[in-house]
Amino acid sequence: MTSYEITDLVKRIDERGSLVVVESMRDIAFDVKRIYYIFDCKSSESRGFHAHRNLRQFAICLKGSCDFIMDNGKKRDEVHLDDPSKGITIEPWIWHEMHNLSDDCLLIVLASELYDESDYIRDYKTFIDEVNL
Ligand code: T46
Repeated sequence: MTSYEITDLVKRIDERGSLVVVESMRDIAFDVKRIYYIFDCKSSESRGFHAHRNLRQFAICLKGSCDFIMDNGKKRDEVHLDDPSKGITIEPWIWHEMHNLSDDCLLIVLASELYDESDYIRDYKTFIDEVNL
């Protein structure tokens, strides 16, 4: 049982450099309503520590690197992201944490819904109780 999926995005490389495309309903399985990005990171400061009830997300580490913990309540995986042509899908009901964000880390996240704090489960015991219902 896996708790995450890594997508290899196609790199269009030519003498000018590289270009990567992410298209809704083609490269990712949802329409994008919101984009946010995380930068100016401190490697000592971890982020995340929550799951979502409905939100679907796709995260790409455009620069630098970071480690994602992906936990579906039964299995906890660690995923290292350091390639702007790879994205990780964060489905609902996956507890996720981001650790070891490099100083130059630039993490962009494409999200299926507008921001809604009530969609977050920020307490791990509540997550475990609800995910196992
Ligand atoms: C996630 C991981 C991968 C907003 O006001 N609007 C937004 O769209 C977002 C994403 C955040 N915020 C506010 C809420 C907090 O006051 O920005 C502040 C920092 O957010 P948070 O502590 O939730 O950041 P992370 O890095 O722990 O989590 C974020 C996303 O919130 C979350 O959905 O899955 O990145």
